[in-house]
Amino acid sequence: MSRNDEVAARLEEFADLLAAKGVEYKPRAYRRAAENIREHPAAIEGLAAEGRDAVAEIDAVGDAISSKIIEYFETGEIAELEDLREELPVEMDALTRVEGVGPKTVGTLYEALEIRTLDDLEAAAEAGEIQEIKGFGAKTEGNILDGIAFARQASKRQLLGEALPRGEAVRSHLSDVDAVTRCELGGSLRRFRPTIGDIDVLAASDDPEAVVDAFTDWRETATVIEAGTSKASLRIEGVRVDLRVVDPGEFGAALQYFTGSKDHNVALRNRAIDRELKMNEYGVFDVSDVEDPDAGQRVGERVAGETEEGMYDALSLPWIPPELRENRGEIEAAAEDDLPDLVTTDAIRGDLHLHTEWSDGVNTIAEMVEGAAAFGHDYLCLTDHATGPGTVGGIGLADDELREQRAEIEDVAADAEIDVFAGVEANVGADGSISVGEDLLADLDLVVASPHAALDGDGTDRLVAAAEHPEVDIIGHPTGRRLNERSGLAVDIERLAAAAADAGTALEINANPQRLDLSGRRVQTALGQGATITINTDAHRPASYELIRYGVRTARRGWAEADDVLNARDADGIRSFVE
Ligand code: DGT
Ligand code: CA
Ligand code: CA
Ligand code: ZN
Repeated sequence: MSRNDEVAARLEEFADLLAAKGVEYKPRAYRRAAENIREHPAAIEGLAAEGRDAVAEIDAVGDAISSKIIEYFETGEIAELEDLREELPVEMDALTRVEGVGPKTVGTLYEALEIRTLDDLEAAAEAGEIQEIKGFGAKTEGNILDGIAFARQASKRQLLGEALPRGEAVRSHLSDVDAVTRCELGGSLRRFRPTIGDIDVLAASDDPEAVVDAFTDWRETATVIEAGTSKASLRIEGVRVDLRVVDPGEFGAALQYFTGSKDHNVALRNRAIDRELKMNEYGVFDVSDVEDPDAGQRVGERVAGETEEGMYDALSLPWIPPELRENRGEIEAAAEDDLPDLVTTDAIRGDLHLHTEWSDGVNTIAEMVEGAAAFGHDYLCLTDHATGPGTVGGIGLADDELREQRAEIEDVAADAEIDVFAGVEANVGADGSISVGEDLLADLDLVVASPHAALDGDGTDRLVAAAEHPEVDIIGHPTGRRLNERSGLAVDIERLAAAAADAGTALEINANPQRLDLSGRRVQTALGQGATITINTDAHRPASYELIRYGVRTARRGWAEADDVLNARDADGIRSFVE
């Protein structure tokens, strides 16, 4: 979070608390100031260092607000905000997520019943206490009660694996509408973040109202949150979907803007300003001859806006793939024409981590092999769970069972159309030990070692020890995180990646949408240390082979090229890597 966002968040909190106290007008002024500070291209801390007048240059920021900002940078807090927080110790964000509950209602509910949290709110509504408050009735109380479950769900970000199919369904529905000339997903979904706050959809049309109608009529199960003439929002199965309809001539500008990330856009806008250009959701405009570039949105001479490529080109940049748009060096790399040639799903030739009914998978070895061939893979490696220290839930094969399985794998391999490797997924113990005997490890084609238990605290030493084990080829789902459930091991990824690179061990991106472990950011760091990565599905049934696309997107977020990815090599390439 930039410091502009941080200051804006404080001012928004201030606005909410003032509104909760029944103060009029002032909350709106604080919100407008917050919005402009978020959007402001210059860093707020720099302006604050220059003094009150410099801060007050920002639109809608007057003397009173700029004094508070300077106070914040000088003392680390805003005294008036601290007082308000003490007077109203409520979980504002959680409570206002309930439909129909705004800051003002939160204030009233606290005053009357000391409601601070969603749990308090639920208890009061169930006890019938809310309908007793003046201005509330049984109907409002019922609506609040209905809204609480949604509010709890909405606080969770959706997994990419759930949000992407939904987004694609909306997109395909709208693409069939006559009035729509183009439709794309934007936001974090287009950047393939592992979790998604809401789904952003962008359509180009000369008849925006027809598009809004087609959107709000889409599904009976969808609730319309708001609908205007050119934008609308739905909630469907707990997920918010935002549609914006734009003029076809401005589609590229809108797509660029609403794809984000915000940090990427702010950096681009600064680059535009350096070139006497103005960049926004309507286009890029040459403002070198314009007296006041802030006089409106469409000022000066428009130089781009119809296509996204044109938007980047106007800033002398090649088009930047959405997965890279996180302001992690992509603009500098683009400026030097040094963007990575990102790996694609087509480049992946096999899967090196999957399970059968021998451990906790659903299908036989033969079925998993057939499935991989049907999916288009050239090879696969069977890696059922080993038992031993670090096993979870009693699943896993002892060494003698793994030897028995080996015989069946060889039988299947003899008749298979694709190359079949015999491997194992061993547990990495809390001390870094590997839960399979040395003789057997040496006999197997490939060894995946993964942490499955004791997933808190720092895991660096343990994973480095596993990576340096001479028989280990891949560290599976290195942190053990489960999105929305547990954060997994803390890992000094630079140290692990350097050790893995030295030892010739690959680090996995586990493509399961509940994991996406390593994350894109960590992959970027690992590649910086010269590590090799591998993208595997951890499939427990053939249908899961297609989850590979989520792993590939994550690799792309980590700047990976095909050369960085072990299983973009052919079967001989795998053989020489594991030797
Ligand atoms: P999410 O939904 O939390 O997973 O993340 P995003 O990135 O999809 O964010 P969202 O839905 O709030 O907005 C979509 C895009 O619109 C965002 O990536 C960039 C752009 N955008 C939204 N609000 C702002 C803003 O206040 N300033 C700027 N510069 N861009 C914004
Ligand atoms: Ca979004
Ligand atoms: Ca949105
Ligand atoms: Zn596994």
